[in-house]
Amino acid sequence: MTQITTIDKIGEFVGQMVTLRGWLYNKRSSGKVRFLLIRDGTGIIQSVVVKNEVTPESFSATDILTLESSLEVRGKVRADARAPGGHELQVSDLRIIQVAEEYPISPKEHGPSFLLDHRHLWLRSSRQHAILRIRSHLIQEAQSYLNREGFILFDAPILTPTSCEGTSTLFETDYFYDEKAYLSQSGQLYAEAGAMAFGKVYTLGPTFRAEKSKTRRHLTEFWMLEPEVAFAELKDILSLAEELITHLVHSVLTHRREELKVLDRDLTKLQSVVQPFPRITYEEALDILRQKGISHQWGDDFGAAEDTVISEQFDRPVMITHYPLQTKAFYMKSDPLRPELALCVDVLAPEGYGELIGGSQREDDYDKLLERLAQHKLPRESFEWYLDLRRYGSVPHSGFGLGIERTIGWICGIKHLREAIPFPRLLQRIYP
Ligand code: NSS
Repeated sequence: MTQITTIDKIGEFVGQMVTLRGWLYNKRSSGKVRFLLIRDGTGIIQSVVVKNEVTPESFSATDILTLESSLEVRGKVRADARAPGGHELQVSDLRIIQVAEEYPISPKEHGPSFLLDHRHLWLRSSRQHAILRIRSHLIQEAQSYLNREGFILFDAPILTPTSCEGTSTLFETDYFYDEKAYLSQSGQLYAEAGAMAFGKVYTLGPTFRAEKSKTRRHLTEFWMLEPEVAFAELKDILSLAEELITHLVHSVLTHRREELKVLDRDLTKLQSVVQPFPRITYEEALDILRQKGISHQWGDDFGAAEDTVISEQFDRPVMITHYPLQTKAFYMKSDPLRPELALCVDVLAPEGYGELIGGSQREDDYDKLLERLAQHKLPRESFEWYLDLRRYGSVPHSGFGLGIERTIGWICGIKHLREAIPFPRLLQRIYP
């Protein structure tokens, strides 16, 4: 019996016999030698099959193997500096598990729609593999960071009776007796209840927006990390946002550098992400736009074009605060010094990768919140529980939502968010 191992651990077995299980990534032959590139999900290794060192069955199996066929190989691990990954397997046994049909994805260029139709297979290619490994790392790192900072994970429901971010992008379901229910746009309102119970919480999960826009930066289903903190003002969550983002970027730079290389990411752009981040107000952002010859009406929210122009002025994420209250969600607290402004923040990624974070201090005053609900024409009955949070021990509190795919898109340097999630849901895509 030889040890079954994986390619990422192969370095521990130099000079020993091991068994690997995986899929054929590529092959080439030269006389009586076959070079098989095998991938097993943890890496890729070149495996060398020499005719007179294996049984005739094992050798002829190499001719039957098609791309992505599944197989098991046994062999001796050799260190080889020239080999990709630094090791090679000298095969002594090869067993086919399944011979794959002709694989639809080849190194030639495929259009995005073909690749998306084959997303379940496209995931195996090295670029997608790199992005999704970074995704996994980033989500874990974000959680461990918040856990270390004293937050607890607080899961919010996905089926909700109300909207959080305005009613225009709600997904309606028809199941609950006598009542409409919607897929959650954000876990925030529930996180606020969590913050009043535990002090510091975060939610992490999928959220849904029935956006009619077809842009590179919008998914219909995307993941959001939402910290919420009791006894925190806007300035406190600005610091949290800055620290979290810096931590994530540097953790990916340290632990997922190989993946960033596969993606050809310009590392200097990520290395310059250090604290402090520039902080400007909405009105200062208007000045920047004006200097660039773009006129923008006070009171209107920024769109992707404005965000890009502003973010291009900085080499790290920029935090824009104090937007006009009229453009923002009902729960945001207005600035006591200038009530027409919201105590809120949008964090824009550099290089035009869009908004990473939206957050705010929350309206903690019962009467003001009632007023805001009315202004937004939201049904008070559905928000009674939320109003309770202002009836029973209300305190200043703040939080934000970090878009997981936006953050991945920026760190990986990918143009379209559809590559930042295993199975993207878009305006015109629900398959596979
Ligand atoms: O709408 S947000 O700006 N804010 C909220 O949902 C708050 N309720 C969060 C909070 O304070 N707890 O969305 C937050 C982030 C935004 O900055 C983007 O990074 C991301 O969520 N986001 C999206 N990513 C991908 N696709 C779409 N459609 C999308 N919408 C927002």
